[in-house]
This record gives sequence, structure tokens and C-alpha cells, in this order.
Amino acid sequence: MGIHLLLEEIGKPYETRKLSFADHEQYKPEFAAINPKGKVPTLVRDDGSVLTEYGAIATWLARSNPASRLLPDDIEGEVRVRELLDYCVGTVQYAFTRMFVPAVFTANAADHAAVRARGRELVEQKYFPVLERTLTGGPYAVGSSFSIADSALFYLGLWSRHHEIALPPNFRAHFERLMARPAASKVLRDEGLAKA
Ligand SMILES: N[C@@H](CCC(=O)N[C@@H](CS)C(=O)NCC(=O)O)C(=O)O
Repeated sequence: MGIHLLLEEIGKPYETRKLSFADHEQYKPEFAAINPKGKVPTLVRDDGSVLTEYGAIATWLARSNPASRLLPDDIEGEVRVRELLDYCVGTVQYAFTRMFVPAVFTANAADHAAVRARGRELVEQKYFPVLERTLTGGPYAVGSSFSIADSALFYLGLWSRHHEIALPPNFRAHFERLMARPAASKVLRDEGLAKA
């Protein structure tokens, strides 16, 4: 959903494909032929080449579409965006993966409830307090313009809504700002997540 938001912000034509984790489609041969890591997001570019890893995909989209201004040109701006993005994708996301796909962490189905509970605990007690302290400036994640870091906070906000995890105040205000963007409304409609 984060990469989907970036594609919508850029405004060029694209297609999305949804995978059902419940049906283990990420591990099936059809998807493994595209991304043997069995992970989303996965981007197939116009020349047929495949790009994986959120940060790489987001950076490629930003740098290939400079008019969309999704990644600052100055090094301080760029590393601050990367710092926050990497925390979302490399740390916070894995607590959610505990909740969405506990089998990644243990083959023992009897332990899945405990893995899910630990994921929730990490999000609520450890990771969101860090994000909350980061989101004090604004109006966007890093300064005054929307960047690829905001796209990661967007999907974390949506995942929180799905798992009924309350966002702390700064994060909530930031998420509401993102949700007000036309691109976000379009993503929600396309993903079947828009509230009636
Ligand atoms: N390092 C990867 C992580 C991607 C990732 O963990 N995606 C999750 C989304 S919940 C996934 O596809 N999980 C399915 C699985 O692990 O089976 C990235 O940055 O894109």
C-alpha cells in the first residue's frame, strides 16, 4: 500500500496485483518466478526487470520521477528520509509481520498466538513511542514536503487500523494528513479499504 501510494502520487499509469497471504500466494511458483523472496512489495518495471525491497523500489520511483519531489536532493534531507524509512521498513514492519504472518517466526502453530502478541507489544510499547518522538515537526515525516518516508508511515497507519492499534497523537495527526491526500483516497478505493 505504501508503494501503491507512491505510484498514485507520481500519477503515471501502473497496474497492481494483490496476493493472498492467507492462501500463501507469496510462496507459490507463479509469484516465486517473479520474486523468489516471496515478499511484497515487488515492482516489475516497463523493461520487465524486477525490483524488490521497499527502500530500493521507493528510491528508484523517486529518482526516476524527480518532478514528484519524493526524495530531497540535499544529502541531509535524503539521509533523514532514509533514516525514518529504514526504521519503518526494517524494524517496525517486522513487528507487524509477526501479527500478519507468524509462521515466518515459528514453524510451531501452537506458538502463533504468542508471536502475534509479541508483535503487538513491540509496536505499542517500543516502536510507536519512537515514531511519536520523531513526528514532532512536520507537516510531513521529514519537513515540509511529502516524501517516500511518508509512504511507509501510511501503510503502518493502515496496518494499525486493521489490527485496532491506536496511533499516538503526533502519528495520528500525521496519518490523518496523509489520508487527506487525493492519492491516499484513490489507494484506499483501489485496495477495497475505503469506508462506506
Ligand atoms: N525487506 C523487505 C521486507 C518485505 C516484507 O517483509 N513484506 C511482508 C509484508 S507483511 C511480506 O511480504 N510478508 C510475507 C511473508 O513474509 O511471507 C522489504 O523491505 O521490502
